[in-house]
Amino acid sequence: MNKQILSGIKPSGDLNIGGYGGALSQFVQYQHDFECFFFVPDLHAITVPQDPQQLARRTREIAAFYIAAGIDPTKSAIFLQSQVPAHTELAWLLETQASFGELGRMTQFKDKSNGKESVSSALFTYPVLMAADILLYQATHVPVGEDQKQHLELTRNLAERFNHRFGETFVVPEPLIQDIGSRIMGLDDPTKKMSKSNPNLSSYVLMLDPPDTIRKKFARAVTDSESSVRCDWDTKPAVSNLIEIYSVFANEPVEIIEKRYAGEGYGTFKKDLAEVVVDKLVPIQEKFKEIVDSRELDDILKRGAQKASEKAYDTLKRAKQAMGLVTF
Ligand code: AQP
Repeated sequence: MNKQILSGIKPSGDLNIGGYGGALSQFVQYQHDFECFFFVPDLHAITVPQDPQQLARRTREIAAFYIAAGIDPTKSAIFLQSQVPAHTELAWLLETQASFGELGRMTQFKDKSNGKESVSSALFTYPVLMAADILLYQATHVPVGEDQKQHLELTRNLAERFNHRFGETFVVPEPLIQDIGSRIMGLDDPTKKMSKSNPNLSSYVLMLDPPDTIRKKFARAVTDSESSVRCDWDTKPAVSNLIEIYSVFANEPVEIIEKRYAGEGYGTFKKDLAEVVVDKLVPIQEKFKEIVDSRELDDILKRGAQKASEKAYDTLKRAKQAMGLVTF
């Protein structure tokens, strides 16, 4: 297989259906067409303060969700970023090639540091670590949500700059932008992305929410004033968001859903939506519970780190040699 993908979900909060729709459900599809490296970017999570016990728990949980959702660990490498030290080593090499000015232009840094008295320097340099994550595996494609486009552009610039200065070393990755699920918005506010770190618990449905909680959260989700079930992000963002969630979870095109609910009110649609989500999540939750504290998960992660390390160290060595660092 000559197409590679690298992607992951940060253990910075409990996983919700935004991360499932925008990332995890897509990962499951990609494994058939690409050689895949799915990692848990724990080093990215610690760019903002984390409770150590919660971080450890969430890291295992994200890995368990990968498997519970259907990623086959015998086909794709599943591993923890901090288990493969080549990530931080390559990040340092790339930091020597990134300029302070270009990192300062990253809008996510501006957003995340906005209004804070103090932020870590790692939050500032984290796009370079992300570039290292991608370039280590010579990824040809990277799935990106809207908010990660700028970081992927930086990755491409760094790869091109490095190749130009030191000779062909890195594959320049292409973005893989999906149409459906690339923007799942909050249930309380369709102008804001459904986010793990949102303190408002009713803004998201968690992957581990029990069925009744899921039903309640969808019943309370905001809608728009005009009452037809129709997708129009400009004038009906709240309902469009719910239709998008339905589409991801039922694996059905938006048009089919719109036809099915033509003439129906929001109440029926929201009830059905909750059932579609419950039907998808219950089996994932069951598998998750079997695996999350198991030795099997430890073994999968160890094997994944081994497989990832082989590829990562090969690239790292080439990058070091290209820069004139002595290797043996
Ligand atoms: N609501 C979403 N809609 C579509 N895609 C989403 N993703 C996350 N939330 C949504 C996509 O999932 C991938 C992994 O994201 P991440 O967890 O590593 O980082 P994030 O995008 O920063 O997620 P959060 O939930 O917003 O975390 P916090 O609050 O900690 O920053 C990415 O491809 C992302 O686009």
